[in-house]
Amino acid sequence: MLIKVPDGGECRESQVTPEETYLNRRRVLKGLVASAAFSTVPSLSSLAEASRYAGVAVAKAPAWFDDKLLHAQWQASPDGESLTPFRDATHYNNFYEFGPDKGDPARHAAGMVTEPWTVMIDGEVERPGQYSVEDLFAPSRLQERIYRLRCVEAWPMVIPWLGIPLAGLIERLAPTSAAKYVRFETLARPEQMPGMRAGFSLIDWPYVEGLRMDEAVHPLTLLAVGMYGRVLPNQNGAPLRLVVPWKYGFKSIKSIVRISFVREQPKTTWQAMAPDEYGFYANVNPQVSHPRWSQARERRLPGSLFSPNIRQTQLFNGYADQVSHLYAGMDLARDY
Ligand SMILES: Nc1nc2c(c(=O)[nH]1)N[C@H]1C(S)=C(S)[C@@H](COP(=O)(O)O)O[C@H]1N2
Ligand SMILES: [Mo]
Repeated sequence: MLIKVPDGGECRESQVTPEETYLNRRRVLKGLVASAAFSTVPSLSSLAEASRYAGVAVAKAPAWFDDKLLHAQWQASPDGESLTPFRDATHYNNFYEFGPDKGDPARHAAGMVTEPWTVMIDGEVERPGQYSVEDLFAPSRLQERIYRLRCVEAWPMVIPWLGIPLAGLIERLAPTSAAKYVRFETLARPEQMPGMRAGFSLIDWPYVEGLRMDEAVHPLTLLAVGMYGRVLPNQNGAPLRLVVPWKYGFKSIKSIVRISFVREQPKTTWQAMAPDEYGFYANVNPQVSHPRWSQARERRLPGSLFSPNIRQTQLFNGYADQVSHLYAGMDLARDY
């Protein structure tokens, strides 16, 4: 299937990546058939990879992941999508289980044990059970998807994920007609998650997110196990996380241990904590301000590399063509 790569805007790859990397990537990309959306070989040369990973420790991937990587479908990006440098994507994170600061996840998440890992599937579904990640992914080929990620705090990133469409998994699990929403839950293991132990924490753990069924089976909705051609780092939500590119980043729940098919709209973490500030839908929308700041513009990180790098927020984070039909007839200002 063809996945549209949104226009990178006025931020060029050369602004966010060392020139050597940029030129090298361009050369590699030029060699690809321009019309092919996917390639069977990684679109990045080993040199580009190496410079991208400079100074970043990468976790060893489980064998099943390495195996799947050999058959992954790589997204060709003929125009040179302006990716966020790997170092920034792995050192400027929100993962409150490890603490409230952007650097906390990178500092503390290595202590989270991700193997073995099972996911509980329950609720209105014909194949409930406790599944290993490996089993959940076994029938599917990994796909690379280069998506924008837009945090509600008004910073965007562009990340090449590796995962499978959630739709395929849902089809195999066979929810019943009573299932109207999907509810996701993150691991809650305080002994490995210092943010959970902090006395001042206002969050009611575990972290919970949810999607309406039609959002969950939308072809853009991804279950990711990797990024930048590698296994997902713990701070980014290893071993599996959700990626919903047209919604604010907090919907993209990390380190999932439970997926439930439910009748009622689930109460999500941020909505429960501050219902006036965060809704269930959380669709990226420049017109709907957060009560404490405007969402009309976004500032690309890291700000220090190029200043200013502010641009207009796009409705549905640039994916309106593909998702706006899901919300036909809804008042986006009310159902935020
Ligand atoms: N379990 C859990 N998932 C989470 C969060 C969190 O605190 N806990 N933060 C969310 C927010 S606010 C954002 S912006 C993204 C950040 O993803 P990244 O760190 O991979 O860029 O993860 C989301 N998923
Ligand atoms: Mo966020």
